[in-house]
Amino acid sequence: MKKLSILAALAALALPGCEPKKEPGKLSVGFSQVGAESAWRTAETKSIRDAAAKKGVDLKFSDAQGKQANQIMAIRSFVSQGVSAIVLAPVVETGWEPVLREAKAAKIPVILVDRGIKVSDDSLYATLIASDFVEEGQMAAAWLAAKMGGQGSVVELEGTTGAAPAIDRKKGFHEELKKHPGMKVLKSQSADFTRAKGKEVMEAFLKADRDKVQAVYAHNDDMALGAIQAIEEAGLKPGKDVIVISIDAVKGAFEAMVKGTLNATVECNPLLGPAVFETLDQVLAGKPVPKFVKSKDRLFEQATAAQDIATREY
Ligand code: GYE
Repeated sequence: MKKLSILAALAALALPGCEPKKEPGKLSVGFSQVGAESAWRTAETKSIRDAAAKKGVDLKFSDAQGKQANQIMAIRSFVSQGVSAIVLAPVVETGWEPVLREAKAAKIPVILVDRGIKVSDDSLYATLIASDFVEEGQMAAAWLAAKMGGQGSVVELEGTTGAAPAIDRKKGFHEELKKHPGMKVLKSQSADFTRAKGKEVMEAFLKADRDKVQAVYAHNDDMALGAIQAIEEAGLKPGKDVIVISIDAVKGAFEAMVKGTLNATVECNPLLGPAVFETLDQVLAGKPVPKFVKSKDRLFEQATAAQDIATREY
């Protein structure tokens, strides 16, 4: 009798139209990702994909290969597919209003991950889940000024032009450095957050100012790792002849710190997947969410790198 009723219950569940009312259907979420320019971004993509799979979300993934136009196309396609929500990692800060208005008109909430945007109407996105890049730049500058005793010449490898982390990591760094009049930024140039460009730009910096460059500040670890190669190829010792500091705290940065070629890195957490889907649940339930969900970051140095590396997830 008991067996029979269990079978009957199972049969009822299997019949179309007989599912319990509250059983949530599979959510479909569109994710427009910048690209795969850095180890950081690869870790972020994996985190969001894994969290979606864990939640049983049907994630529609689109790689924009670094182009805003591709992201705008992807968002339009998500809107026309009628997704429940859109997750956007915006390559640059500006130019989003028209397409975000289309998503809003279709009542599709947009969650920004890892980079912010500039819009005149805040209601065009539900929330931003990211780090505070100004703080990261300040942390890097404070560390470097202390390391160099408040005296020295630095070159800066900037991230993608127009991207929030490039703008704000520069802003925070320069603001903090103003407190140390003996510290000078010799040159700043974008190397697009990639290792290859980091190497290329650093080669040019060394060609022009080999005897003056005492330190490098790179807006991400990948560019710093490229710069380290350029410093070595120029016959100098990275980490000693030229101090190197960057941002992200990816595995490769810890390996370089263990080797002594990178001096320090400021963490920027890419493991945003769980926070994205928790926040999305709230948004879809109509509950209020903070406009900025900020990751907590810290600075890592060579001294503890060998122990720290074992605990790193990305
Ligand atoms: O630091 C860098 C990248 O937007 C915070 O993008 C992100 C940055 C990250 O490719 O490595």
